[in-house]
Amino acid sequence: MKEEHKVNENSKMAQLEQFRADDKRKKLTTNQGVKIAEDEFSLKAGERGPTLMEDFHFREKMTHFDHERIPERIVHARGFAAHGEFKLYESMKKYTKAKFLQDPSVKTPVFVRFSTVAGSKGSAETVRDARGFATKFYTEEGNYDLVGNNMPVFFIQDAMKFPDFVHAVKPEPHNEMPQAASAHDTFWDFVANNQESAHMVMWAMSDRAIPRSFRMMEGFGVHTFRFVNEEGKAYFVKFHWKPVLGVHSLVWDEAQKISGKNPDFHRQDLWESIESGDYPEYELGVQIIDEEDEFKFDFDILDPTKLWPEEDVPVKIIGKMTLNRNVDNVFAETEQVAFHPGHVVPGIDFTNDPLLQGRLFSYTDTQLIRLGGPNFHELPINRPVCPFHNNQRDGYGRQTINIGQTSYQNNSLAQNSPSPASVEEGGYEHYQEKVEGRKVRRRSKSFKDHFSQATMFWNSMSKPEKQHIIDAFSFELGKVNNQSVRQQVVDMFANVSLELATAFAEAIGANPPKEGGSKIMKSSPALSQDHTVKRPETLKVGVIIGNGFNTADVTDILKSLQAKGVYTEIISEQLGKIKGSDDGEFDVNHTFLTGESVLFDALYVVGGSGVSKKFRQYASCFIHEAYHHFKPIGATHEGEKWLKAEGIKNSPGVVIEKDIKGFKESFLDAISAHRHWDRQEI
Ligand code: HDE
Repeated sequence: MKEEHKVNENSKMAQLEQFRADDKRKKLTTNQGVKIAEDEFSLKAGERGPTLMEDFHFREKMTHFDHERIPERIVHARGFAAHGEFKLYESMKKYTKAKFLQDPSVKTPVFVRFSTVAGSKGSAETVRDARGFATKFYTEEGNYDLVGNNMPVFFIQDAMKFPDFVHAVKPEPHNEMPQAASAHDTFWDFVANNQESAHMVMWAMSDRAIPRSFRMMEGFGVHTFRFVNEEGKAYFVKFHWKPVLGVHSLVWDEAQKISGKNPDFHRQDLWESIESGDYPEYELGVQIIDEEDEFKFDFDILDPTKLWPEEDVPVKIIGKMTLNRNVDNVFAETEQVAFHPGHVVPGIDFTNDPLLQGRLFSYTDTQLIRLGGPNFHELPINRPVCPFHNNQRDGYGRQTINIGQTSYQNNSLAQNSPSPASVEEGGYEHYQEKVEGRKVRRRSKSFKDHFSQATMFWNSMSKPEKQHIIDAFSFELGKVNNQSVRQQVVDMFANVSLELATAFAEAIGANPPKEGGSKIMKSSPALSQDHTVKRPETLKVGVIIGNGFNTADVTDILKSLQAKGVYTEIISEQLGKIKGSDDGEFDVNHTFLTGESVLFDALYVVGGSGVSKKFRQYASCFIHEAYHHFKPIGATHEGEKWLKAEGIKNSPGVVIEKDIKGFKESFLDAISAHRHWDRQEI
């Protein structure tokens, strides 16, 4: 008989509640519970005398402090997380017996951590990098971790090369520079000498590497996994997360400036959207290939540098995840959470992707050093919401008090418990794939084509997206000192596209490629962000406004934007209130010093009859920057004259309309479009 452990969306919160501690209005104590009478001065022999060894409170306070840090993650150190729930749209019974994918009425609690890859724990968030997108589903059959990225492929094909790849992309060892950046010699030297990286490098140089928000990026399981159903039939499966708000990016100049102005840009965005009830949502999609069709593709479906074009293998949307609660404590939850692609439940299984196989080793290994021993599964954030029983014992920090005499199998003293479960009882059985072969250190010939899908990615890009890729290569290789490395990269990417390689060769003073070019004509429209969902909700409009504004008009415009879910924030010369006609007033959210054009998705320029010359100059900087970042700019009243003076009034995405109703509609359309790429240089 299968034991049932009912789980609902509140199960994890109920469990965590037992561990939460609220110190408010409590008396200060030591860790032993002894009340403390004095917490500012150490115990001394005389006011100016030596500190005494017997000061147990000082010793405890200082020792704990001395040990507060744990090693940061070797990769994905910089991350931010939130709680939420997952709800299925339709039963996946046909493909998998995974319990949390059977019943659309069940909500499964989840914990999701987003991250950059290369930077250290304190690095900026809007750097050019892949983003981690790791989800822990707390299911009634145990934890299932979908440990993915926001790009569907990876730099290498075999886990053996992961330490090499990471050494190459991390800051260079002799001077520890640059931080959180791939724009340096060793990364590009690795790329040119490990050409399996070509496809992923195209993604890394694209707009996907500079997401606007964690809420506006896709997630991919990357590897091919297996679904196994109740009858034991298996299917190949790839996992996708699709953000309801669409996939949107920053522009590179903007991303770099944000790194300075607000290094916490992405976590703040996630935190604030959850606090204000605009919960991030992602639909879960699966691509499924029948086992019989394993060899029907012009690439190897086990190769993690290949994606399955959505036009060839459609993504079936099967459910939705909503992130609806911020963490209470970043260390306890976000830092201590331990993901592992090997955390699977019955009905989900692995394939022989050599990258995946290596990951199955690495993740436990890394937690042992990072979390200090084998009991990290007992940390509140990592505990499954179903019971767990086995004969593992002891180790640093063990919390469970296992009662009884036996901790071995087989035993008679405890009737052989805890006893293995049969498959019918929910016991995990590995898919019985038939394998045979010689022990060899080799790579399959079917993994040899490194360029076709890189070209397909290039072919799928819109004109502005292609230009961004050329600019990214030009920037990154422009930072590479070694001329030979620069040339090697040009020659390598000539295999992807001559147009691309020639364009960035020029920018970096390398020789244009003499040979190369690709015969691949295929494109996959789903890869272009040009075709993504475009919606105005949660986009942030900076309102540049000062004393003497028209209260009725501006209130009307702001209200209509807010009604569509747009955030409006007032930027002015100083904090406090600004005054408009008819005793109207607004609270100022940012000054020109604390707010920056790069921190907003759009600008609404109002001005005011009573503003200073300096105000006007600040406004001009904001307008110019927003214009060059292709952002929507709306203007009314004094603002209208200012835009005219800047010479941009007839540009795409610049909205100036006398009629307020017309303005509201056109400005909302311009905001919904996100960026207006077809602007002239001014
Ligand atoms: Fe990871 N990866 N990885 N990775 N990875 C880690 O585990 C590793 C790979 C990913 O928010 C580490 O707990 C190897 C692909 C995410 O906590 C480590 C290989 C994908 C996170 C590790 C890969 C990922 C990690 C570091 C090649 C996308 C952050 C700390 C074989 C599918 C999870 C840790 C979080 C973290 C190893 C490649 C995603 C060292 C050996 C491909 C999202 O175990």
